[in-house]
This record gives sequence, structure tokens and C-alpha cells, in this order.
Amino acid sequence: MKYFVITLALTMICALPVQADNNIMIGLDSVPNYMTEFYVPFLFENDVPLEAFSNGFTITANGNITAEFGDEWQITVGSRLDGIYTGFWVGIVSPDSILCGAAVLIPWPDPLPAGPLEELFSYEVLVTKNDIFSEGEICIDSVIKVGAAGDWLWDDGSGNIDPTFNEGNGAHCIIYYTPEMLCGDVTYDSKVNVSDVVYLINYIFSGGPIPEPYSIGDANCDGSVNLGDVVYITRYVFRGGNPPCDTDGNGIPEC
Ligand SMILES: [Ca+2]
Ligand SMILES: [Ca+2]
Repeated sequence: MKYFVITLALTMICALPVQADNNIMIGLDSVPNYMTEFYVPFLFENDVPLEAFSNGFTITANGNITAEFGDEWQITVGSRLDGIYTGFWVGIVSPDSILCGAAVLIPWPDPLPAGPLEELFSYEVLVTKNDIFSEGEICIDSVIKVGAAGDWLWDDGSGNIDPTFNEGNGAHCIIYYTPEMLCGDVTYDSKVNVSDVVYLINYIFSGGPIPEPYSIGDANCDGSVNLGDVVYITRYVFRGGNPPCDTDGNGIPEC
């Protein structure tokens, strides 16, 4: 492994010209609202290996949610050859080191692998919802204010700047949406499984939260949520019984 040394050059590269063969791709446009913790990936694609990069972010939320960055920031470095991606380094980075003006150093193997080099950088986002159906928009923007060329700074030894995701191009927004409702899915994670059985038992016997909407827990279509629905869902999950709300198993919901 060869480790590059941090240099003051990173603070000077804003004056250098943009190099067209570097790209940033953002791999997340929407998140279902049962998720309250998730990672937003950025893919850096380069023709030359990066030695370091520097960036800073803001996060804002619209709608009845709030969003903040979590503590996990991860970088995976790899190469792509004949369409096959091979990662060779994973680093967890403190969010403090991602703040504006800070540099992240990337260790590279020696010799370098063949093929285009890529860095997959991801950060954790934590969402607080007002209720189970909270929806909104989470917007992330880069905020480094150095020079007119842009906010993303990286250094491959000669200096490169990518203007793809900078102030002038606006923020990248992720839609936080309600997925299609699924009968029996009282945990609201788009699956009917043992966690839904546990949720219903907790509601019926221990005063746990009521299913929202109530009808989503009425798996046997008798108009109420009770032990019969626990039995019905358990039979579906473990013994191949009819799906929730499709009590005759013909593929058409009865309720
Ligand atoms: Ca579920
Ligand atoms: Ca029922």
C-alpha cells in the first residue's frame, strides 16, 4: 500500500481548470418512508487515481420530516475492469473530517489495478418522522466556498475540480415517499413476516401501537383486528396459507 501525504495543494486546486473525464454520480433518488436510517452513495469515476478530496455538505428537509447526517461516512475504492468492480479499500471517515476544507486521503495499492478507478463515497442520513406516513423531500448540497469553479475539490496530483454537484447546479433532493400499502404489513416495511405478527400481538395483548390504518391489520377481513388476524398471518408466513386480505386465495383481495 502506498499512502499519499496530505499537502496544502488541496486548498489551492480551485484555481485549476476543470477536467472533463471525472464524474460524480448520485445513486439515490427516493427512499420509502419506513426507513429512518439509510446511506446516500456518491460514485466518483476517474481516469486517474485521486489522492485526496475535500468537501462539505448541508442537509435540509421539506414536509413533515426532519433529516440530519449520521456518524457513518464510508469510502470504498475500487477499479472496474470488463464491467466487474473490485473494491480494495474501505474506510470509515469521521464526519468532522468531511467538513469544509478538510481533506480525505485515499490509500492506493502499489501497483495500481487495471481499469478505470472509482471511489464510492456514502454518508448516513437519519430521518425523524412526525407520524408513520410522513413524507417529504431531503435535499443535500455541497457548500465549500472556494473559487468560482465549484464546491467539490479533489486532487489527483495535478489537481482536478468537478463542477457537477456544486452551488450553481443546486441541491440534490431525495423523495421520501409512502410505498404502496400491503395488507398485513403493519410494520410498514413492504413485507409481511414475523415482525408483523409480533406487532399485532403487542397491540392486542400489551397495549402496543394500533395498526395504521386499522384495516391494514385486518388480514382475515372480518372488520376487526384481533387474535384471528395473528393466526391468519402466522399461517400465511409459516404454512403457505392465503395472503392477507385474499381470504379465498384467488388473487383478488376480499377487503
Ligand atoms: Ca411488515
Ligand atoms: Ca380481522
